Amino acid sequence: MYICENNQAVKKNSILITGASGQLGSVLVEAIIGIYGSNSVIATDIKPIENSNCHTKLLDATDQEAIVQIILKHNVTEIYHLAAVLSANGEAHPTRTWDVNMVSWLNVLEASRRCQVQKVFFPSSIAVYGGQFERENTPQNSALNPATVYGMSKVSGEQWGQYYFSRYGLDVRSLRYPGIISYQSLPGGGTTDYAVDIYHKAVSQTSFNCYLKPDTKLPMIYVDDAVRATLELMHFPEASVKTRASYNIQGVSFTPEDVVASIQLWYPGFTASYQPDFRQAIADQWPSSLDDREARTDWHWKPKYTLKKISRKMIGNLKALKNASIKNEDYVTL
Ligand code: AKB
Repeated sequence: MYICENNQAVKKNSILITGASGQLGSVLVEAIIGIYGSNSVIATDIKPIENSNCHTKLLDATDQEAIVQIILKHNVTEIYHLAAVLSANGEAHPTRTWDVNMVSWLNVLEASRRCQVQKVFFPSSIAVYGGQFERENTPQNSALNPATVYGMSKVSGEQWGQYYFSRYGLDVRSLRYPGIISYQSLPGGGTTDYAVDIYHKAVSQTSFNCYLKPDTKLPMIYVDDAVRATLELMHFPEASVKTRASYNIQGVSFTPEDVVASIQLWYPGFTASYQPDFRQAIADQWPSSLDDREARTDWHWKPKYTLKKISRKMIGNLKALKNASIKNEDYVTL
């Protein structure tokens, strides 16, 4: 039995994760294995999953019966549904993005209802916002008028989750993630991904061409905070989870020029140039920071990572990975 930071005891369970090799999935799977053990975790993705010591399976989540088969075979009690196309990639294939993001989520909800899965997690995003709203400290209950297909799918996804909770009593929980920053995977088609790529460029000592303007301020979160928020929300007593659409969570807000300045503490010669493209228009529709009072009140959310701490982690870990791969190459050539 695992005790969360909020001292809630966690029962042994069987957990299905879709989109397990994505940016959040690859880290969340390891954290969930740490809680429940590798035998209780089924990591699935549309492409083969490498280097995981739990059950792994290919899964196209647009196939509801395939989800049902896995639930029945492994007596699944909880699902973290992470499979999705992100904002920038989504604009290249709007109808496919809707299919992947919405059909798969409805399949997870429906399969959960049919098979009596207890608890389901839906990853929403700052992309639910758009149009006229307060950019700073954006309230959770602002009007949601997203301009991207990804954002539309997240708004509808939140509403479907709330519907399954009210109509069928399915314990659906959800977070609106800011841009997630992690070193474990490469950028994956999001608008906030410049803040991942920039660290790769810094560590490989190349300059960085940013597709956003230097003063574009967006909310971001380090992956450890994102994973901790997810697990704390999922393990909090059901009655305290008041919001069944999705909770705002704020990590730290910064601009591309703030990241460059932060990286310069380690690499003084590091520079960036700026060539805004279509992603600027997406970022301009999003909040600069989020009001996350409801998450703080209902289940005691509190971020730990500042920009400086994120830079230290990103640079340290990417350097370690680079050195390990150089050593590996040496070994191969010997
Ligand atoms: C994206 O940029 O598309 C994602 C997100 C903010 O949901 N990282």
